[in-house]
Amino acid sequence: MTTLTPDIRSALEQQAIELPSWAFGNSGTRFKVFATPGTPRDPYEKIADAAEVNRVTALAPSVALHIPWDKVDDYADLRRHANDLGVELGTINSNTFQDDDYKFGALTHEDPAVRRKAIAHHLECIDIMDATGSRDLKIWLAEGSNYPGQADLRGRQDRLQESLQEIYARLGDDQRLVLEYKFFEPAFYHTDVPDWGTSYAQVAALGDKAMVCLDTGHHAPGTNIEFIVMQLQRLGKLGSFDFNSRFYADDDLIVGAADPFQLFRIIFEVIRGGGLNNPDVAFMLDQCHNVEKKIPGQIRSVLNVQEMTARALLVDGDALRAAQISGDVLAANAVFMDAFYTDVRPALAEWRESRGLPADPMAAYAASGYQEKIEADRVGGVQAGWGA
Ligand code: PSV
Ligand code: MN
Ligand code: MN
Repeated sequence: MTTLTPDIRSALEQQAIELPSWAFGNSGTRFKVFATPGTPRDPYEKIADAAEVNRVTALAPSVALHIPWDKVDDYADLRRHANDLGVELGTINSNTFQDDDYKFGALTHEDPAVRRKAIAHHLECIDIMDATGSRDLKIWLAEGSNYPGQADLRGRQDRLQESLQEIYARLGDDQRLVLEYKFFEPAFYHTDVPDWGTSYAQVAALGDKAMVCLDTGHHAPGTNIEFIVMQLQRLGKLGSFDFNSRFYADDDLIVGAADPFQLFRIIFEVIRGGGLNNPDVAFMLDQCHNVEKKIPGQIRSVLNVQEMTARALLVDGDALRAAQISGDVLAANAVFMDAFYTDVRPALAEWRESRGLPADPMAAYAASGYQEKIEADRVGGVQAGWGA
């Protein structure tokens, strides 16, 4: 059995993956939302479910909220609830994609009144961050156009910068803004923040507290995502990840399910760039569980990230470097692949047990009775927000 060195163990021990509250709500495609028994009825129950993931894995100490999906009267109370369950409230996600006023844009809109409304929403999100103790405001914009000529591409970029500057000015000393990019959808001809370069240009003009968020599902097929990870770290602007996996578009499937090797390559570059245990890089999931059970779906996800992290930490850096320098292409590739093909699951199970955690978190959750209890207790769970 592969053994995990003390260095690897300590790197793994610090790993923290933030869970999205919306992963616990009902979600679906534009064709159908399947109701799942036991779905949370409010943000309190979503946090309770997220805490279960952390209880069996010790990998998920915080939960991201989405406003207004997770709107409550008293955020300090919600924070206490989370803390009582052993988790923190994390990133606050804004939402400017479900309001008729935003049909032609929000932060980029031609009409100053609409821009003001969208900016005000983000300022409200920062007020919430003050109460929840959250560090990061995550902005994903659904803005763009469908037809050539429909929109003034340049003007929208300028207005986006102006709007972001107002939001940025309201951030506290320890707060940050992360700007997510996505190459298409819901707009199909152009998107105002389609790629890492645009996000980088926008946040670089704001200042040190603005960073890029990389969602692994938001690239064209075939994109070398690990190259982007490397570049953003080089530039000191990789603020956060939204992990998920995709076959075709923004599928939001379980991270590491579609292409574990891609996840391995991404994490290898994170480690190479010093991002693994660097608090400036936040690791989040952005997923939906449309047909599988949600809590086990999240447990599987954080375990996939842990497994690929352990494998990436196994890469023999000295041997790799020597092969690279000597131009031994196949030896370098073999060092890389040796680590990727190593089955770390038995070693991780043993290590978990040595820390008082279940060797098999999926089995521990299944045996805990929690799923049966929520299915019996909760009726009328809420949608995550899509189509709501
Ligand atoms: C829409 O593409 C999206 O999936 C973005 O990735 C956001 O992070 C997420 O929704 C939540 O707003
Ligand atoms: Mn995302
Ligand atoms: Mn997405």
